[in-house]
Amino acid sequence: MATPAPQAAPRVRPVPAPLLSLIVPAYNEGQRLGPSLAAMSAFFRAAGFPYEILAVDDGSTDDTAAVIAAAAAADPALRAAGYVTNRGKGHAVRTGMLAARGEYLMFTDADLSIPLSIIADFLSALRGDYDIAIASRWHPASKNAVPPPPARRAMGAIFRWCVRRLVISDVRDTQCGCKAYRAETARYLFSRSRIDRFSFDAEVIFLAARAGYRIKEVPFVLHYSPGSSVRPVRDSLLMLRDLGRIRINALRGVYGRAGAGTLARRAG
Ligand SMILES: Nc1nc2c(ncn2[C@@H]2O[C@H](COP(=O)(O)OP(=O)(O)O)[C@@H](O)[C@H]2O)c(=O)[nH]1
Ligand SMILES: [Mg+2]
Repeated sequence: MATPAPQAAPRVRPVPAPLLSLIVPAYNEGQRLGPSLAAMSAFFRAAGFPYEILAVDDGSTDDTAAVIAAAAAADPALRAAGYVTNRGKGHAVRTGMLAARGEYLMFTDADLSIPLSIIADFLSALRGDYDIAIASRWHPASKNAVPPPPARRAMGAIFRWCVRRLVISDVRDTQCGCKAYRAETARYLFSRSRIDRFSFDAEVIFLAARAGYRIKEVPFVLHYSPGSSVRPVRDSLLMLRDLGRIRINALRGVYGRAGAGTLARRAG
């Protein structure tokens, strides 16, 4: 039998590793997500560095999956991720963080209420002295171009008070939906986090403080987007219950031993 001629290796154009992975958690975002993903792709193309967008469908029951598929067809750097049963924003962000391939990993809400221009500030913090950079509505230089309605602000203020009493007091804003991490920091934090719903943010900051990661709080101009997916009563109660869980998990040693870090965080 004749030996087959050696086949030429297929020519694959090398794909540069992403500098930044942007994770977008999405639950029933059929309305808001399409324009947001298009704006994200356009932003990165103009920025000119290698990126990836991971749109994580958190078990939506509307046409979110189809919207993501259409956006992925239009941008080869956009990938769909997700699962069929709703698990919560924390689970969606964790899924994206653990699948992302960038040097820096970030997430932002589907409504783009925080301008993408914050990415320049995030990258300079992460390339400098910081492991984590977070958008902070309570930074003295932050402004509200379009403020949230009063009831929503009250809910946020009460929850913030609870976080400061129960979890961590020296980060001004744990709940803002836009944060970035060095890749190894994100992997450390998200492989240890347990909370699936909105209090994951407080848990991840708590773990970061224990590990001694340095956190930069970045100011920005908020454009509140109507049509929030948060259910005020139900989600507030779940968030409070989960804050208690963070304390209990820590006492039970679920997060392992506290890092020997110095807690040398700097509020920016
Ligand atoms: N309400 C809710 N949002 C989720 C869930 N999973 C992921 N998300 C996403 O988390 C983000 C929440 O942002 P948004 O609805 O604008 O809330 P708000 O800006 O805090 O009022 C959006 O990107 C949602 O699609 C979930 O289970 N429930
Ligand atoms: Mg919003």
